[in-house]
Amino acid sequence: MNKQYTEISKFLSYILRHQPETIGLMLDSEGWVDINILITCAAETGKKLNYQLIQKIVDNSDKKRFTISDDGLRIRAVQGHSTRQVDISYEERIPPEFLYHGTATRFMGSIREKGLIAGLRQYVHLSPDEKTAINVGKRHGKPVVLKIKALSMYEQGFIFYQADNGVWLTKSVSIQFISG
Ligand code: HQG
Repeated sequence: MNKQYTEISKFLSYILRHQPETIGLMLDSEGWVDINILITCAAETGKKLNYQLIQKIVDNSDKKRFTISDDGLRIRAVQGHSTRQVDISYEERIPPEFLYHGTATRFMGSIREKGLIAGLRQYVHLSPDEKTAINVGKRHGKPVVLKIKALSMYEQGFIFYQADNGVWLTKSVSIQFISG
């Protein structure tokens, strides 16, 4: 993606996951918003968007961060929310034996004490493979990948969801399920 697309993609992430109210936008509880209303609200705060541009960003998002509804009218972020406006009814899924969490070495002291917590987001995010997890960890500093005993967690009653883009979600991970 070029620089303009990346900037708009970040803007969409910010609005559709975290702070819709900063442009006067209200998301529904599944995270959806009418694309025309999004364009109007963004324009009022000086951000020029149009449907084609949004469509292109959705199609080219490396992590498939957004979905446009089948009727083409609405958009939502598929995961990563912190806003309380949204509580997506993800489908529960049985996880594979292991999932991976990429983080930075500087967080390890606290993680060893408290396990993985969602922090500002609604869920702890887990990746199906180590390679993706390393890239997630790199965003925060020197990366480290934690191997999570996901199936054992599930068997003990912890609930897992998978977003449309393949990212796994769970509320928290206690230390006994972090292997190694
Ligand atoms: C860490 C990206 C201290 C956690 C990615 C992480 C992902 C703790 C950071 C999605 C902790 C939160 C989410 C504890 C967890 N003490 N630190 N007890 N428990 N942490 O950005 O998982 O590019 O909120 O390890 O691909 O990094 O935005 O979560 O390092 O799917 O589309 O606290 O965001 O996607 O950081 O990333 P984040 P994340 P996008």
